[in-house]
Amino acid sequence: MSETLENLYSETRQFPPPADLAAAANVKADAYEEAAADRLAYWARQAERLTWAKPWDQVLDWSNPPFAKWFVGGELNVAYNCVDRHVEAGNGDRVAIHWEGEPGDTRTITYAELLKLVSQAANTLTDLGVAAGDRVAIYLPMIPEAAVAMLACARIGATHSVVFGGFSVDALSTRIQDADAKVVITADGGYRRGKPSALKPTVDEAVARCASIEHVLVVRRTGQEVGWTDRDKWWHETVEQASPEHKAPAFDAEHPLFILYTSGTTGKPKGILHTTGGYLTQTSYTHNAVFDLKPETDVYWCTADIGWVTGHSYIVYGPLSNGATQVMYEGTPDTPDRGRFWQIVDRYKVSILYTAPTLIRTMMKWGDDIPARYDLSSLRVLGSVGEPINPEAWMWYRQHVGHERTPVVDTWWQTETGAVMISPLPGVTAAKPGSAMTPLPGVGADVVDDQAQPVPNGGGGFLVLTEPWPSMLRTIWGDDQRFIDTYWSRFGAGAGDGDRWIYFAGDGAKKDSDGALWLLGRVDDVMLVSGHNISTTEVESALVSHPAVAEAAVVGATDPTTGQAIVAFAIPRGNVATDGTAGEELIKELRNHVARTLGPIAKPRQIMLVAELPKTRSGKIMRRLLRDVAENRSLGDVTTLQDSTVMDLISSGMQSTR
Ligand code: 6R9
Repeated sequence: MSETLENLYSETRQFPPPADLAAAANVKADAYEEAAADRLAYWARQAERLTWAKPWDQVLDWSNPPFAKWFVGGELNVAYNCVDRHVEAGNGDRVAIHWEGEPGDTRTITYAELLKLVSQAANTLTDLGVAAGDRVAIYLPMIPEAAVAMLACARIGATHSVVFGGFSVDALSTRIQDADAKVVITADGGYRRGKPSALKPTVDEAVARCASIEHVLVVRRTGQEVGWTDRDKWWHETVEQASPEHKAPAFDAEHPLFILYTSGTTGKPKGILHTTGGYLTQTSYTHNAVFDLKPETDVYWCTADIGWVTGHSYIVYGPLSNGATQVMYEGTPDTPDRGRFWQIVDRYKVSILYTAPTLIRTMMKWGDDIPARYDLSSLRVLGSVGEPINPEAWMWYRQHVGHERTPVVDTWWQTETGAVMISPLPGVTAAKPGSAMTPLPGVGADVVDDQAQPVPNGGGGFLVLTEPWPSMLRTIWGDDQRFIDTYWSRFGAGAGDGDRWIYFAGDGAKKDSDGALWLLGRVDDVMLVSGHNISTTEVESALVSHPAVAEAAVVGATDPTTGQAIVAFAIPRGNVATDGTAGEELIKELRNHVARTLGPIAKPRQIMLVAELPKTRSGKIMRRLLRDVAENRSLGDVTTLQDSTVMDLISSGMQSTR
């Protein structure tokens, strides 16, 4: 059995940065040398972007690995850094958030107004008995109060745990219990797909199971009827009446800032813990470097939900610490029509757009003519996050959204890493479609084989992080042993091999002939076909490179002859006929297309044409469920599934193709 991941796909297109962007870029090529010369000094310089109440004595304490302490002895307040200091610097009138609700209502919040709201919310939480170190659960739609609530917690040193507004009673209550939260901040509901969608009933049911909850703070968003008890307080009767004066105290650099749960594929969700100084340093630095943010002129928009780490780091902490002006949108991309995103870009003159491959592929499926109807000329940098971006989706993004001008930055990172780790720099890197390219300055990443040996260029294996980084997770909440077992016991010192601690990311990757990094999907998803390890990503990208396919998901299903066989699910582009024989012809053609692109070993045994794929709320394809379908098993845990009807559709289609 071959133990390394094969890599079959090769890409030769490359796009250097536009000259004007390169000339004026925030971060230039010398940053790599500077960081390589003295990594810790480089990070210390980045930490100086922030305002510290007390300077640190030591950049990194790595004396008890894998438990890191960054900026030891330093003190700061995260909310002060994200809000107050911009007002003090005379930028109180700058717009922090252009918010747009799904029904079309809007709010414009300046930094001065944000300071008032955050101070009021901090006073209210204090009145409700929340003190530094306590945990607060946040279960809100994409409304400005979500950012305000997070910043108010940070301001008083309470640790927030944001739970996606779409999660179930079970998901919410287990997260509240695990963190032993004292307060929940929620809303009556939010708007999704043109309708109000209730949140409060879920909270009521969840809280009934959680003895730790003392108060529920409720924002009125939709005006829906809500059940009410003595525990409940309206936001507008408390926060909006509270004093706007609040002095932000300083907290230790290692004070817990937030817990965010990642579901993983099996087992209990992991409460990823992030702390204060290192996290804010790296989110602030990367937001400035990776998007080339110019706070005076750019309008930035990250389409993520605040319940995902991308919303934490690149809607709240990174952009606000940098004094950015950003757009925040409540709803779905097809309400009231499929042009909604482009209309928002056009209306607010968005210059930096950060979104996920799932959305880009959805837009591809809907057709090129939709973005073409809007003026997208304000865009100058495009970002992608969440999954490997297929080269054709990358090309489509650059061509139809970026009008062949804008750099596309494919940013690899995780809830655990807190901030972007691997990405092109838009003013430096000649990016290749589909590659996250190279580790950012100050970041140590490599691809190793199963013996922890770095693979040569051209080779594939496991992505690892070789040096501690400022925004690294500090542990799994309440479970240090699971932290060690999950991330640090596969390679290096934690596996009893040498004295170097190596972080196992759980992703497969390859290095191309130039040493650029290509992410190949989760190692749990790798398929073993006739003794060959084949990555799901490469087969999916081969399918998406066919003009009839917008999106594809690939899984390995048990096969009597080959061990596993490749089963693919493909979403055709909008204009493609798939009825009757047209569908059969297309399937045949796609199987041959994959075999031609990657080699006969990668030819799918079976391809299903489907209308949708099962995705998590953050847009990741849930291959585990597709594997259950492909192997005719009953479906496993579907708590994080975005739309549960999708699976019924796919399962029934699968039965009929057998
Ligand atoms: C930020 C975020 C982390 C996992 C990660 C990887 C996948 C994220 C990616 C990417 C390829 C990229 N992932 N960005 N894969 N290219 N640019 O997504 O965090 O939700 O914790 O997921 O997402 O598999 O390990 P999180």
